[in-house]
Amino acid sequence: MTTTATRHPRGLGHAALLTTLITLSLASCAKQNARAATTRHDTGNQTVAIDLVDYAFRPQRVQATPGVPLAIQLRNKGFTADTFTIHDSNITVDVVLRPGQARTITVTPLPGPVSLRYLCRYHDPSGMHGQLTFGPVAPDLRE
Ligand SMILES: [Cu+2]
Repeated sequence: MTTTATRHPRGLGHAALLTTLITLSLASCAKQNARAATTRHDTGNQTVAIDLVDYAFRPQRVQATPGVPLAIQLRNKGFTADTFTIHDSNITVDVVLRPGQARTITVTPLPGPVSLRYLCRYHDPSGMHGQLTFGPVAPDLRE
């Protein structure tokens, strides 16, 4: 019998562990809504789905593998028209989606880490924007 076991009865230890598990699962739920990694395919491509929902992108942060074509499945699930827009020195995307519309676009960035800002031209000032990172997530994006 160790001193630790004597000081902390078995029942108390379980309660503490259960609390930790619940906290962890709640945290991962919140993270999934805000962030998504891409799904890799045998074809060498990767995909991610981004929903446009009433002045917000879901998810707001996407992490992708550098140098691999990325198919982005856009779906407007809100009640207002939105755009999915990227203005970068290497990549320009501008898609308008009315409510209920869906469209898949493919982005092929240069090899190596790059971060692209995606936004809705109509609602960017209201906070409708996000970040697409090819490569490791920057330290400021980690929770
Ligand atoms: Cu919008």
